[in-house]
Amino acid sequence: MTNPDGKCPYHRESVGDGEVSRRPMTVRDWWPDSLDLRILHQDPVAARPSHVPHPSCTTVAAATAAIIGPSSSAHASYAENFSRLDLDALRNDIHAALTTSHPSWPADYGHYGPLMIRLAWHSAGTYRVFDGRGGGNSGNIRLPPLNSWPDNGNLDKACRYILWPIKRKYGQSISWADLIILAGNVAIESMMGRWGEVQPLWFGGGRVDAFAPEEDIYWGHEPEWLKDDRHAKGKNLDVVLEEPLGAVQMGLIYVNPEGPGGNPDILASAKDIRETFGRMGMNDFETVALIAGGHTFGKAHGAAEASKYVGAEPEGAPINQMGLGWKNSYLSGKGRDTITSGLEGAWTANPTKWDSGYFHLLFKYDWMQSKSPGGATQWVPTMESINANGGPDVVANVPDAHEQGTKHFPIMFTTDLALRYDPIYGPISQLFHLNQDKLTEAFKKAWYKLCHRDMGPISRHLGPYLPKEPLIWLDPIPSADYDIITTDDVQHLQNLVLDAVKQSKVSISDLVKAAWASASTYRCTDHRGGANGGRIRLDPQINWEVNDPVSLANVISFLETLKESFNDYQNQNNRTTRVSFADLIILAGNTAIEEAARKAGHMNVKVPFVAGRADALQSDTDVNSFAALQPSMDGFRNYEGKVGRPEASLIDRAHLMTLTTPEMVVLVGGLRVLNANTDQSLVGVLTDRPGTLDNAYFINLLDENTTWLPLGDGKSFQGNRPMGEPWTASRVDLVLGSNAQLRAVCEAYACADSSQYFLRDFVSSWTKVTMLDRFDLL
Ligand code: HEB
Repeated sequence: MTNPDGKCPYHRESVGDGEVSRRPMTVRDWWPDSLDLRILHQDPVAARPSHVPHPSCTTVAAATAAIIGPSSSAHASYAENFSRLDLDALRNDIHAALTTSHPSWPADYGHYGPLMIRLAWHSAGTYRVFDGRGGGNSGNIRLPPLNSWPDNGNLDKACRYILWPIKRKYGQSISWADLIILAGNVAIESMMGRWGEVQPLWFGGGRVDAFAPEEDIYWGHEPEWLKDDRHAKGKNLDVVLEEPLGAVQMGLIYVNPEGPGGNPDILASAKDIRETFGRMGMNDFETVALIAGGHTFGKAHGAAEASKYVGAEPEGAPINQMGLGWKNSYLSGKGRDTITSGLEGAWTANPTKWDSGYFHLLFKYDWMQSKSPGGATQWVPTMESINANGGPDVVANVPDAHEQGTKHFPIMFTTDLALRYDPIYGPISQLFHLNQDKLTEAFKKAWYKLCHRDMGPISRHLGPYLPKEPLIWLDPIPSADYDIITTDDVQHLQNLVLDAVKQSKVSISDLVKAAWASASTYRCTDHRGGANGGRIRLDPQINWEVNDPVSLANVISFLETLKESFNDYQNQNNRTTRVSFADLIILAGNTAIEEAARKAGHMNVKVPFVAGRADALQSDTDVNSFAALQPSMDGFRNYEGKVGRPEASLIDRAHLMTLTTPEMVVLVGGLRVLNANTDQSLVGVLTDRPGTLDNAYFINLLDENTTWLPLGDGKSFQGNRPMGEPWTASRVDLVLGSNAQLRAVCEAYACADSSQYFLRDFVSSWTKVTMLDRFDLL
């Protein structure tokens, strides 16, 4: 693999053009372990021109703003821009660009399709299920570190020479992120048949570009590209890949094509593929279809040794290269002299045509190890195979990408052979080999999933080319076949909930906890989770430890009964409105909060509520796929399911819910006094009046007369105070008082003039969380 200079990407002294950079020491350099809050304030609106859509304008923040106050941003809405786009004109323009060779980067076989598929796949393929991060939904492949990952070699040319002229023409009506995926689709369509006759593949637009590198994604700890820390070369193949990582080496999308750590062990390579593709949510069937389908097209580039000829990646390259990297000094440096991965050759005899060539050749020949001119290990047909199949002149039937008449032997990577020799992949490959239509069908579906896995539910996908059939990995929610409850219904239901609280059928704290449990699974990284669908009452969420299954079951049965009796009553009285469970659990949480505010003397607090959520069924829910959303820690509920840094996990969860620092802080303070901890524990409940919604938590946390000492369990602390019983608190609680930036926010909520602002901010932050997944309102 290309690792041009083998240099550590950090601690770089030269800025590429000879000058020496003197980077000032930052707070982070002095105290690398202090809590990093930057992920909560990334990609500021201020970083882009105001006519360029910002993600917040295309998310529910915009809808929420309509309810809880006007949006502060004048940024355009991407959905609006996209709706004005002539998508078919754009598709035609992309097709023309793909088939017109540009002298600065001549097209292999006269067609950029394969390069464009690789760009789309590398853009989407960083997605991982654990935290929903990565993927192509922000166009982050234009920004560091991804723009400079060794595995993304020469994709800068694909963006610059082929796509930039199109982006320039269409401006803000198509984001880079959408354009990259669409170009991948057009590439496939154009090689599947005559242009204009092939049915467009499924495509959903709606990706909004990032304008600053993403700070929240953990790509690994290694300070060097392609290090073997995750899979020690040849030795320790059973090393378990650290969560949440999706690749076996820093700087790779998934796996090393030459085999684990460069070791050409076919079965070990299959194991790596299964692990990493599994982390993208792909099963064996989808994995085989994707790899085989992908390598039906194009070729690998390794005309000569990368270490001798290839210059720095884009981020490290001299300024006059204008953001292009990997400058190749081997002969012409392009076309047939291109060096990308260092492997060289094509898999099929028709690399710009969708056909059965890949499996045909994979199964036809026996393969032996060989070296590319670039020095990488790859596989070619054995002498016996060549002789048995008509000799070198017949077997060498792969056209040269640039020289008419020149022919080559086909090649395979170690990872391609895994599809034949792995005991599970093998039979799937055979099936596809014998039935090209099955491969076509499976490839199209898996490709759509690959490119849209991080887009969230279908209601977020824009444009005319959406799938009509429900796909379970999109977490479908059936649309309501009844009228949504009115304001009067809401009031009536709230009264019924209050009566139950007063009769002690359910507690304020349990209602708050249940609503929080239902809404707070949302993650902005792939737009999954959230209250809509009412999946809190389904497997697996209903059993998650963090949700306190026993008290949750009590709330669920209360709300189910309420829902049924309300809906029956409506039915009997010929009324058309019905309440969904998903709406009711939020409404009940809101009611509990209003009651807790009344206890604090704020008699007229209204927590904004917008009805319209619907209930999904268990059969709409992929239990395995939802398991990835289970919190292993949750600082908002002082839940520590596993060892680690709970305070870092608090920040992480806050980011997944798009919370700002003050929103996160005010929610912790409010949830503590509402007694919303998992297990009903009193850790961090720093109030003498639990269940009363006031700023007591902040006042008590910052009390200068309290002395905090660690308790023996290694995770909690005792706060001794001059009067009253000692408090207990967690690391999450204490970090709010010890971290200077967080303390500053807590102070603002602990002051004598802050009680109404505390309440206002708590209510708006709570509302934001309950509305995060209301794409139906956009
Ligand atoms: Fe691939 C190419 C690896 C999967 C699609 N790949 C390629 C190469 C390599 C690879 C190394 C070469 C580069 C250069 O240029 O040099 N892959 C790989 C691996 C894997 C894969 C390791 C896992 C196993 N692919 C894949 C997928 C897809 C693809 C899944 C889609 C779907 N690729 C591709 C294409 C190409 C490639 C299309 C071609 C490109 C051109 O031609 O440029």
